[in-house]
Amino acid sequence: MASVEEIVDLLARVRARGAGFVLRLEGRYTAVGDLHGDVDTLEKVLEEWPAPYLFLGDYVDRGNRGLEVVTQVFQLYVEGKAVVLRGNHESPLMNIDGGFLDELCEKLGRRCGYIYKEFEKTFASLPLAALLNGRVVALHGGIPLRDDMSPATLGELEKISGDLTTPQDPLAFQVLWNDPCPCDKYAPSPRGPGIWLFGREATKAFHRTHNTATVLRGHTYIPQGCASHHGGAVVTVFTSTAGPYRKTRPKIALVDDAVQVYDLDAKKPAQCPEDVDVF
Ligand SMILES: [Mn+2]
Repeated sequence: MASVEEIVDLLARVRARGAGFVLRLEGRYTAVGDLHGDVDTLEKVLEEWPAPYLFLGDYVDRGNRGLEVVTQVFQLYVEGKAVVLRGNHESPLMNIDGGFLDELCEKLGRRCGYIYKEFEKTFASLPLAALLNGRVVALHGGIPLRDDMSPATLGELEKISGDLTTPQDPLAFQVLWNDPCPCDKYAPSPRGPGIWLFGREATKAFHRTHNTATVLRGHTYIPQGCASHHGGAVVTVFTSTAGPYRKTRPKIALVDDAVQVYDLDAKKPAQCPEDVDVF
């Protein structure tokens, strides 16, 4: 276990990367869905699948080894071996009741409040989305919708500013929280206010604007570990087997200008259920 000083130093180095909210990447990545404190699965991925890695958010809460997971992915990030996107659990909105703050206090003692503030600042600095090889957009939750319910662009996400602790910005918030629905238009999300389910038309318009083919995301718990939505234009991967997710069949994805999902244990291409209605 790293010392308090080492953790605080690592967090400062993550913030110093200051890569912006939308990354433009080239090459082939191993993409990893929600981990939620599942350090054993993370280690399996790092041993058996090639770098560089693309982490799709939700490192902490629910599983009880979030500190180990988040420090390990941050270490890979500062070494240039991984890209670390923000999930909705990289926020005080979730960590106060979700388990991560309690875990810090249990493991680090009375300085946990101070250390959590360092995490909070660091989470607010993480990138929200990555464009890979001009064809695949990776993000945690989903395509954000503007006030007129048309999809926002990566250019708009790039320009987000202000206090991103929660994050307060509605587009940033939706990137972390939205899910696809098996519907044409959109619907309010049962997850709560300000969150939307986006349908086929939003996905189509988003891809037309950017000349992209696939949105790769995590966020939705799928027991089979993956799902295909909107004719394959949106793909979900889920990787955690910790805590409430112990029955998951974990998946990862290899990404170049397309996305191929693999079963983590069988190491074979996976068949993902189509247009699942998770709510
Ligand atoms: Mn999530």
